[in-house]
Amino acid sequence: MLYPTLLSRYNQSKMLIMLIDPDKHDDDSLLGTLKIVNQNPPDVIIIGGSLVSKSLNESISLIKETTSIPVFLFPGNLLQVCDQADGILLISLISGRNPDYLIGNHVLAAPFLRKSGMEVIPTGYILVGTGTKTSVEYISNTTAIPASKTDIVVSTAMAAEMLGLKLIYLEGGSGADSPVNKDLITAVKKNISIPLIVGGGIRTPQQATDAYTAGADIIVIGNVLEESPELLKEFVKCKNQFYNFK
Ligand code: 1GP
Repeated sequence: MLYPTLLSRYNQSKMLIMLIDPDKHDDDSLLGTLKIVNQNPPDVIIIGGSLVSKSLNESISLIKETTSIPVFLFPGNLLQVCDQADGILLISLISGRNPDYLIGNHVLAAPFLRKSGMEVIPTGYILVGTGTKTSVEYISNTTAIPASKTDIVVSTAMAAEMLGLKLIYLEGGSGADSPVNKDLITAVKKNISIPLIVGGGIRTPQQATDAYTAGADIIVIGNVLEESPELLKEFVKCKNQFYNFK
């Protein structure tokens, strides 16, 4: 089970999640990436995207045959829910007010998830506006919370914890022009006691270090590792700076 591990580690060590969008890979490029992954393992691989045209099961099988890293679904929609993964970040898009992304899709997925036996981690997903409108905003028909509205972002994270969600995912959007700002990360971290994930627009080890230092327990890197998988080594090194930091 992943969540108990996250809980036991998150106040002592930082963690790194690699996001794989199956549409960005053919089998050869995925295998090439996984070779690098095995040399520089992230803690978790999540798989998904706003629009995915392939069956996720094939990519997940390949990942699981090649590595022993836990693979979790990070589904952009119901078409990305399958049963080959170790678990799912069951995302509730709490920055938005679209009932389908708050509860509707979850109702549809629940019987399948129960039957699959996969680990389900209820995750409060807060989309923060960092500039350009993101794919998630458009596809989910929701509006991101402006990055300047710290009080709204913090209250949203607090409400998520009070409702029993187990992780907060502060998201700038895949390929965001800039990552979620440090002050906002610190403000959220101070007001919750569940693990905080930060992702979107983190492209350099310095940006990763800044996010960790500001209070992110876990960071997610997607785009830049698709372009340059060899950078994984740098991000793992950066995470390891925080080993036993308390
Ligand atoms: C997207 O937070 C993730 O949901 C990763 O973002 O692709 O910009 O790294 P990037």
